[in-house]
Amino acid sequence: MDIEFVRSRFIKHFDGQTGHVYASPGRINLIGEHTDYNGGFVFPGAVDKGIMAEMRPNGTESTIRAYSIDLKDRVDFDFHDGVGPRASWARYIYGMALEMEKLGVPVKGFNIAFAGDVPLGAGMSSSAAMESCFGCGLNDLFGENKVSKWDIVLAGQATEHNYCGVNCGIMDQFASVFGKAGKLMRLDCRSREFEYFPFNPEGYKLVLINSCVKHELAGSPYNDRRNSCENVVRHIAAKHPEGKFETLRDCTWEQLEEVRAEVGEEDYTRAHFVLGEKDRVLAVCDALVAGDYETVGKKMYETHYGLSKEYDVSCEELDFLNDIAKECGVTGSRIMGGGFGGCTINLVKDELYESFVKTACQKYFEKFNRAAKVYDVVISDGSRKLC
Ligand code: GAF
Repeated sequence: MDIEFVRSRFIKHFDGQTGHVYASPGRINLIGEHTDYNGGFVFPGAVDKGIMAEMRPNGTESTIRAYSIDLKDRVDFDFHDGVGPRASWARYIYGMALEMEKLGVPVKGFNIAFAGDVPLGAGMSSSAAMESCFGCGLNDLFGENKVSKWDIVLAGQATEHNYCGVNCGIMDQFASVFGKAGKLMRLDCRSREFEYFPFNPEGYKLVLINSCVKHELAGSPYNDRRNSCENVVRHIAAKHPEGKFETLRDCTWEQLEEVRAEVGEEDYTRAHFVLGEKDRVLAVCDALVAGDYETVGKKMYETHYGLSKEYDVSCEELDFLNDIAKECGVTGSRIMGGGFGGCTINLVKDELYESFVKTACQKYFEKFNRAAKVYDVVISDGSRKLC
């Protein structure tokens, strides 16, 4: 995807004039799933695939003329009409316009055309890439770039919550906005402190295998998982009125055991995964610093097991890909992102890379009669203005 491609469509679909072009990436996450909305740690990085948008004020008060280049779909709407567009892709634009306005940006009508090469439904967060790209553009076009990066992250999350029906955490928008080439980021989702970690494991590659089972979070059991976690926290808080319990991050293993019977096995098991996942992220950070990739990989397999058997967000196809990785001697492999489809992320020794990818694709096709897709991970920069 390049600027000229987006620009040519922007010119064609609007009044022949050019605007400014912005880009934002999708993300990977090495470890730390479903921990963000539980106040825990995540370990994402931005990738070299994302969304590119050309935008220009159109002189109207509040009319947005939007064109999705990939879907060849045009939607015009008034972002102050209290309803917004029906097309799900256009709701990200609608939501960001309103959320940026809430942050004090005097948003007016604008034209926008955008395209993406981050695969949809692959768990690589194409939606966060859209939100942060549109947020970056609105901040620049109307807000003199006064809105902070963190506020753009939060506006993206609010867009998901308020206009798209997904009660997500902040990992995806954070990774898309703050990403840096060659660096993963360990984010503490409770304090919002984060650190960049150079990631260039000598002798290993990170590769994603897309099951091509479309992962879809809106209206999905994703929100149920979050509700389970919040329910456990409420029960623990009620038992310990002296403490401050906002998320599972504030809860101990002992406290979880205390409420096991009252919250029921399903919520208990889900919370059990989250507590373990928090510890695994920290263990992976230590292992990375020590150059101990065997431990990193072991923790990735543990996460897959937990996401599949405890958090219950896997599917037959992802479990199959994980099993194949194990059989091929891959160092670490797991579901990446929210689950319910999408990709596995695999840490593979250089010398095993070719044979693993070949075997995984072959066996996957034999079993499911569906082709898997392979993406090499290149850790890249976050949201930016291109011209
Ligand atoms: C999705 C959500 F959008 C994130 O906030 C995060 O919870 C992730 O699933 C699971 O780690 O990508």
